[in-house]
Amino acid sequence: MSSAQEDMESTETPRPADATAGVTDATAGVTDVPAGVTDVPAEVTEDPAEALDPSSIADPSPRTVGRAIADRLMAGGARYAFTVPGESFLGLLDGLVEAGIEVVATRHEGGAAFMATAATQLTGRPQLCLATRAVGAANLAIGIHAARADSVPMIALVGQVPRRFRGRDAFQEADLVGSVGRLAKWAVEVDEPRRVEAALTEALQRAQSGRPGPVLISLPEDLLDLRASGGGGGTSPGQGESGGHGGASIAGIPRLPVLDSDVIRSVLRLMAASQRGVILAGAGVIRANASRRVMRLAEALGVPVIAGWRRPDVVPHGHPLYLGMAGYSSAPTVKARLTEADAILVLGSRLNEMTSFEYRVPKPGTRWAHVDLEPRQAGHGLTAPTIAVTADIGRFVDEALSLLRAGALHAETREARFQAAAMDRQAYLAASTVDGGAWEGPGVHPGRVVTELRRQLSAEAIITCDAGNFGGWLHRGYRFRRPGTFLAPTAGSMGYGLPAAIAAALVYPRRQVVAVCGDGGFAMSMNELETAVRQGVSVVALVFDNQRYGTIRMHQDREGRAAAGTDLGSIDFAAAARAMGAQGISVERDDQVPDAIREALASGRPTVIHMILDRAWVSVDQPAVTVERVPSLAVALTEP
Ligand SMILES: Cc1ncc(C[n+]2csc(CCOP(=O)(O)OP(=O)(O)O)c2C)c(N)n1
Ligand SMILES: [Mg+2]
Repeated sequence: MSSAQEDMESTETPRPADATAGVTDATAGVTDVPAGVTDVPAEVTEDPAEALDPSSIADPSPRTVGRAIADRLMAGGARYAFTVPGESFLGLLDGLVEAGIEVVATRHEGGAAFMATAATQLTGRPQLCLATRAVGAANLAIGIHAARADSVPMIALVGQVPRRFRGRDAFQEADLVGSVGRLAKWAVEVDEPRRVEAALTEALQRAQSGRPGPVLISLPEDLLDLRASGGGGGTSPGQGESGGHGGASIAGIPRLPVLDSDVIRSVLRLMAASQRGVILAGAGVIRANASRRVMRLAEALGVPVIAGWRRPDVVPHGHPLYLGMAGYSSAPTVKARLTEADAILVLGSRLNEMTSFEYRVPKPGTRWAHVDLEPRQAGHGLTAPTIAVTADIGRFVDEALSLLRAGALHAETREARFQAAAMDRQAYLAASTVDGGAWEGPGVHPGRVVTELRRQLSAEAIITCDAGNFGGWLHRGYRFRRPGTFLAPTAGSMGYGLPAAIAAALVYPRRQVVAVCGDGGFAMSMNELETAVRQGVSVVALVFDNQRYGTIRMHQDREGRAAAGTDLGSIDFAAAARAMGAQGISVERDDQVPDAIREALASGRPTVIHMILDRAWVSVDQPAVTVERVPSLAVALTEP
């Protein structure tokens, strides 16, 4: 049994109100605000940069294009720009610095894109990553994809070859809009100073309208030092533009329709009439800062809540109506409860492959309502919801709560539902204990590490998670207490954990920040430890080391296939951390875990805790029963 305490707190996320939310909850529990995002946009000051473009000589604007871009992005809420620089956008770097945006050098553009994505999620405003030409853009791609899957309006700015060299097989030339840009929600190449202002405005709007998503802006090198023009122009439809909206004009960006009370009433009736109704809540709830209100709605209806995959922080786990997270590595009770539901209210969740258990939820015949900025439509073999409501979750829940106040649910019905939910809750808690078993083998028990994290981390601590089976114990066994305290890409992108943690520590310097990683994923971006050291942020990285791409080996073993490409060698991660100026701690036994975590959290320095994990630990669904110690696990660990 877990010895960690169940927390019953239910305060709202301490984060700035989302621009699209319109409504914010009371701020009980607010203890800090993101660094650098509370101030008003910096005033635009004069820039004496020389005008080089004869076409813009007549323009009285004293700013360069690079500076004008920076000012526009700053006004849109950008405070951080993560980059591996290139000679193709020096003018933009100048502009960013002058505008007061913090430029953070990273060790790989993938890290920069993950940092920008995480910083955007935590600030609620589009943050930036910058890269050079085809080589840098290609490295950004993984983060743009992750941001798209997570509906994050991050902005990728890519330096392009000078306009006079376009189409001539120039150095590192590629069609950036038509290649990497297609991973974004929208992409544009700006080809004239007079189009800059309108292109930036459109990019910010497209990123944040409807279902949010990343945008890519390609900027020819020679443009950036030119004198900025006063505005006008706009992007030429169909020219240098890609994405779901094709050549749509900016006027074509959809606006949210007015909420119809009759439709909301029909959603409430659907849930009120159900016997085994359930609410499935996703990232849209966190984005709308509506977690507490969603729990109020759940209480008013007497309907329990399940979180979307990798969104376990959407509501506080101590709440008696919380029944766990859906998807890969969820407790078995979660799928069972969703499958037997006779009505589902999906709030701000995309119902992706993982959350929907490969599209088995909602089950055919189950009546369900989808409230989302872009609710599901029929197609690709999927059916439309019984009721679709295009809305920000905060607005919907406010309306729903006021309608419910007018005609409260029969008290007896609610009581019966609470009793049923209490039984469901007991089943969920029993099925989500991860620290049991009689493991006495070598290395750590991953579930016990999670229990220790629960003991030591504060309610506001931010946890980031890389991709791999090690994460299963965390997903199932950790108990989140505050919304917005978990960052994990639904794209399952390896290499995300550490960069996202660095961004979180920059945005919230006073919070505990812990990255949970496997040896495979951590090694993909551990070079960013030096970034953490240079930036002076205190992040703790827990590395579960089974010296293999364990998740993929599990699939190979299950399917009786060759064990090809899944075994890895040893890395002394603690020594690697020290080599980059961070602290490194090696852990080989459970009894070393509490002190290691304590020391790491207290140090105020970036720290890697390298944890040896026996390969007998395959997944949270396949706990280790036998000791299968492989000789190579006895890595030579240097003492700190
Ligand atoms: C960038 C990327 N490449 C490949 C994959 C496929 N993949 C998913 S999990 C995994 C193994 C992860 O290994 P590790 O981080 O050591 O965690 P473990 O599975 O061993 O717990 C791989 C290769 C991925 N998700 N992301
Ligand atoms: Mg591994």
